[in-house]
Amino acid sequence: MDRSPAPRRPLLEALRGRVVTPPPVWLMRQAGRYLPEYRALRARARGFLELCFDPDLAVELSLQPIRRYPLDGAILFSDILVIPHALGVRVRFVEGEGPRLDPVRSAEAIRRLRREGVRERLQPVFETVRRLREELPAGVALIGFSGMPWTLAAYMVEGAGTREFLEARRFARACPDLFGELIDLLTQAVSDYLAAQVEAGAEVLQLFDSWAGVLPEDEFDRWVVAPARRILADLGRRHPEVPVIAFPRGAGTGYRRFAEAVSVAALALDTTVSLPWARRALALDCGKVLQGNLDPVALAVGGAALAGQVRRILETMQNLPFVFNLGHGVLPDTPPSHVAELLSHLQSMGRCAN
Ligand code: 1CP
Repeated sequence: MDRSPAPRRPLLEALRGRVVTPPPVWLMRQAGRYLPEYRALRARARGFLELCFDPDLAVELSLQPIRRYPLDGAILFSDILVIPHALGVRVRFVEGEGPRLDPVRSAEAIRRLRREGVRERLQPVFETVRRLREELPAGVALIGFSGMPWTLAAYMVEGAGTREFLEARRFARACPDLFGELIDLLTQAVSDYLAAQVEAGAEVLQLFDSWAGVLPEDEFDRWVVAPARRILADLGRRHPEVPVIAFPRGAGTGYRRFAEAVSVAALALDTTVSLPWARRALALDCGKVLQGNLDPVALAVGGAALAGQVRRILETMQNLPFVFNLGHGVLPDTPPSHVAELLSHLQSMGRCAN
């Protein structure tokens, strides 16, 4: 008879509101260029999207950080831009420059988007999720994700990643009804995409609105909060058991309006958010589980800078359900040994923090 206890699932426990000590941890961009084994695989692939659409490669890339480190969550290896791609937009990744898309800036371009068959074209992603669920150790939760409508629309209108997304903002301000059509169709596509990931085996979802922080208040409410409400309402109907983490990066005090309006389990905090403020305004007042917000620069630097930041976060988040993570993705020049260093700090400091 097997008497071993059921494996603990710390990430799911924390997201359901339990205080777990030390807190569970995963890292945004835990797979990626800072890992030599990622670079080796990337060098052999034809293009970046091939990595996302080949389940053999995508499973391998998702597992690479899990083999190296005792993380509590594995994020599906993919990219937010697979949705514009599935809608028929040409997307390519230029070495050293980031993504390039054929810009969508007119009523004709929006109406040309291929709304039917999106789920079918994203099948390889769901296949990756199914295989990962089988291969992951039982204590490691599988995290699915999507870009959110505003951030996806921003890349689609702009045609690239830029500092301020001025073209996208100009289009949204000048033609809000037309832009709203684009947001509506993305809201539908994102809802379906997330539900399909859950149906394939994703146990947690993270929603990336990476460019939420460039919007003024009225547009933040209209293009970030309102679509998130609709997506959460839809997921709540279809898959109420799955915890959702939202990341409206750069939202500032908008995090609070987001927390009041959107029924997510957790909020991922970017590096600029004050933790004492978040503790009060988002965790205690709004009941959200918090995740974040270690500065990726501190992880890249390591040593005393890293230890100090980890301690500060653990002290401020004491006695709250909390998920340790970065405030944005791992920087490509981060020495992999610093991730091991971070995890050992969490083990030693996390235990005495409570
Ligand atoms: O050159 C390469 O090897 C590609 C680098 C790379 C990687 C590893 C890109 C291109 N995307 C990814 C993977 C990726 N992207 C993941 C995988 C899993 C993990 O976290 O380990 C995830 C969750 C994303 C999400 C993503 N892509 C976001 C949201 C998170 C964020 O960083 O704010 C965004 C904005 C993108 C767009 C994108 N894809 C890639 C790049 C370099 C960018 C940013 C471009 C820019 O605007 O500057």
